[in-house]
Amino acid sequence: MERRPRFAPNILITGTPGVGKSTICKILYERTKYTWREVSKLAEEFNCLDEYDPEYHCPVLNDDKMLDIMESMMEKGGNIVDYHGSEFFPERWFDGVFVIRTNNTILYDRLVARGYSGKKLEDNIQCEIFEVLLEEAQNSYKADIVRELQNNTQEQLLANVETIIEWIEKWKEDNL
Ligand code: DAT
Repeated sequence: MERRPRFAPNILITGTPGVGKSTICKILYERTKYTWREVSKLAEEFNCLDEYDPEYHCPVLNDDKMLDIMESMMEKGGNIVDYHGSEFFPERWFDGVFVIRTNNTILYDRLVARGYSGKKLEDNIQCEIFEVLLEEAQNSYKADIVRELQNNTQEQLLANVETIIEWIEKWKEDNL
């Protein structure tokens, strides 16, 4: 089946919890009016959470069900998808993948402020130190669509938003 072209790009904003994905997505949403898809919220809304993981104190995502539900949402483009993972999405969904990064001492403070502690806190810090989400994105998408953005300070936050907006403009020039 031939795919129809998108009228706007689909973007994935990924990274370890606490790196600033939702902060960036919220500003992008306000600037672009693209649809902000928070996968964790969609999973709750559409009942895609399965059994509870006792180690991490969080429910487990039913990947297949979530993908089925998202498929039609992604078709036309103009989506900003926000999730701490990238490999379970079909590669064809995304035109640009942005991996948000944060220095681990800054991330530690952000996660403590969010109420994380113990194993959950340590595991997320390790995840950032070992670049797990960056590697996952690099292994799942073509190198030329994956971009890493450092997000430690307010200045970087604003610069990152501008970078993504400029990327969108360039995509439109090249594809529309
Ligand atoms: P995520 O959606 O990746 O879990 P978030 O957007 O909720 O992260 O951000 C976590 C916290 O960090 C939140 O209190 C906002 C703050 N934050 C995000 N980006 C920042 C930045 N560039 N500079 C300072 N604080 C930032």
